[in-house]
Amino acid sequence: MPPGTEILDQEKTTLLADLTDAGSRVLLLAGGDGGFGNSHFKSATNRAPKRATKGFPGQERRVWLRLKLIADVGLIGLPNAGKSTFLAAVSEARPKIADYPFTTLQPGLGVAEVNGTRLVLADIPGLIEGAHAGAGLGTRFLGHIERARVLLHVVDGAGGARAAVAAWRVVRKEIEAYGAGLAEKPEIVVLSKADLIRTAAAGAARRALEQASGRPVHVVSAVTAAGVAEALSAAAEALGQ
Ligand SMILES: Nc1nc2c(ncn2[C@@H]2O[C@H](COP(=O)(O)OP(=O)(O)OP(=O)(O)O)[C@@H](O)[C@H]2O)c(=O)[nH]1
Ligand SMILES: [Mg+2]
Repeated sequence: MPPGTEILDQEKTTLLADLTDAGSRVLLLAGGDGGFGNSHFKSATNRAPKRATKGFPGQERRVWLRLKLIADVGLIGLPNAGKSTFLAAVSEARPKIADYPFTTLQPGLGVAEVNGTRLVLADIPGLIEGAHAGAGLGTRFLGHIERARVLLHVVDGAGGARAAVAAWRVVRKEIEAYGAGLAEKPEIVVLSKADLIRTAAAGAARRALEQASGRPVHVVSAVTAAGVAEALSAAAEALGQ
């Protein structure tokens, strides 16, 4: 199993094992035994024994395997916000990037280096309003960032201040509705696509978003790389804390 695999009982209520470390082993069920055949009972005096033992069947059980990726930082945001582009800018990962929503359909990982430390980032499909009720791709991919210690929230900056604040709110609402401690994780807010708007407009969007979120906002462009290293450092620092 890949590291991060959870093994749950048939009802999905009890966690039987959580394989978080590479190479860790668990014995869930005892295997069967074939018993001894008659040759096992052969001896000098009994060369053709009629005796054999029956053995016993292996245990059977239905379980669920659920992969929760192991990453330090989880990328969240609306579809098309620039999450995969950010991942591609900071790591060797080459996720699919395109100018339409739901480009990312499967979560992916990338490794970034910040001041000599390695950060594993998880890129997941975008969230939309109502995701907790199944809209879009729903929230099932959020399981992959449950183990992340820091969230990096990518907000599309190209649409200006109002759109950015609205986008940030939608995603916050969805992760709050999802639960599992996601909403309590430290959040690094990133305003993306800064190269597409004027500096003054980016500044206004940043201030509006800082006020709405109560957090510092990093203005970045994955295209020019402006602000990207700073945003990553902020994530690394939050991890350290
Ligand atoms: N100019 C500019 N375009 C960007 C930037 N970041 C992302 N884009 C573009 O925005 C579009 C969406 O980017 P993605 O990285 O695929 O967005 P995503 O958030 O991963 O989207 P989903 O996977 O659909 O959730 C693509 O056309 C990117 O090229 C940026 O910093 N500057
Ligand atoms: Mg993507």
